[in-house]
Amino acid sequence: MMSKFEIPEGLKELLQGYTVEVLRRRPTNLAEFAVQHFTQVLESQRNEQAAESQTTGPAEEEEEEDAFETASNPSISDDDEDEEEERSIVKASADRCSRRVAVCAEAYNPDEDEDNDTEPQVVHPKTDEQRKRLQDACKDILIFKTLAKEQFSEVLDAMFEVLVKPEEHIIDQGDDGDNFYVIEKGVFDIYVQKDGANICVGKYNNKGSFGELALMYNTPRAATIVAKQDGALWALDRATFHRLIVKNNAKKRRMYEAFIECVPLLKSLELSERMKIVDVLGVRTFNDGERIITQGDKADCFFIVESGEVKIMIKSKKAGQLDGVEIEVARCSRGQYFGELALVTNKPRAASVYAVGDTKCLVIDIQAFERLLGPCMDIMKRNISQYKDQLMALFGDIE
Ligand code: 1OR
Ligand code: 1OR
Repeated sequence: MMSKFEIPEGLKELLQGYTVEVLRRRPTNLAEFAVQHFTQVLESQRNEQAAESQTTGPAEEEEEEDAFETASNPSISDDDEDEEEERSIVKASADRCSRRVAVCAEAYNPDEDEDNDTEPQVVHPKTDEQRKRLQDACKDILIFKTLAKEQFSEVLDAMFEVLVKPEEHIIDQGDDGDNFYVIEKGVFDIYVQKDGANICVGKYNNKGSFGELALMYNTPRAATIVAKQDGALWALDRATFHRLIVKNNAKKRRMYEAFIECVPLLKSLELSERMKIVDVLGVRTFNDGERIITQGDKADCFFIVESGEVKIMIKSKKAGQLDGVEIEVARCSRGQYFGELALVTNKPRAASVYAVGDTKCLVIDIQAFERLLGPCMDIMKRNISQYKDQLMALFGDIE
């Protein structure tokens, strides 16, 4: 046995490995990165040297201290179509899930094959109250909308709570991507660098999600996200995002490629740009008569009809007040879009929209709309000028 002051065997290599990774990947949060790095080291040790009785002091200590637990989980793996057969679960105690404590057993290497079926499943235990809040925050998140039920449930299992303070930078433009974030509450400004200055290009107001791009495309963070007040986020680690969301995107692309090619509005985009729209869109279904958009509401998304039909209804105005009588002014069917007007003009919804028969729509959020549909803006603006003419003819009064 070594004396108290001897350097334990393997410590130097362990710390060197960590230092090299820090220099290589330049993480923003060293402690968080250490958790990720050493968890991965521990996992590989377990996999590769399971039979070996020799222990490496520091890694073993870390294991006990952090109470990580690895176990097989047959109940989750058996009916998942083309996914993993059996995985291990990395558990972390719920009370450690406060500020960006990611438990992530991935090989923290963006170049690695995403189809690696041995990726462990990350589970952050939650109280019933936490799970309820999480489910609420995630129910309208578009990139979760096309996940199968089991995959969605795995996503929820893996998410962990992150509390933030005013002026805290959740993401800095140019950094590597660690997590994807869903907003439970709080206002967050979006900054993008232009000519050396940080320009505020938008904000999230108590809903939505961000941080998907760097994880989907292995690119540096495309924007800086800053909390404007105390807020609560739910984070999904990069490895789980890859395993569930990025894999699902490959399916989504196959499913929607042909349809998206036929949407007249998107004709002017490159194929790769259209596929990026597919990556972030959500799918929503509506029953006959269901209201999709309410006139006067604040707008945060844009729709393309995939099947079925919608009718556009406008309430006439008397002395500036909506008088309650709705008039049908247009219909949209497969391949046509609606909900662009409020996003382009930055005004409330100009009309209400209802499903006619069962209807399925592709939905794109305002940030993706602004980011990806710029090249289609001329077509939309041309059509908007026609709305104005018609509105004038009908009511003789426009905003
Ligand atoms: P990310 O992983 O790149 C920053 O990290 C996140 O900010 C990004 O994923 C998006 O989720 C989010 N351009 C790029 N990213 C944006 C934008 C944006 N808005 C939000 N994010 N634009 C602003 C659109 C309102 C385009 C700016 C030119
Ligand atoms: P939005 O974001 O304002 C309602 O939400 C959507 O209805 C609107 O975007 C358009 O996409 C869609 N006038 C106003 N909105 C219309 C109209 C319209 N048609 C479709 N929308 N007019 C009909 C023109 C054929 C003018 C009405 C007199």
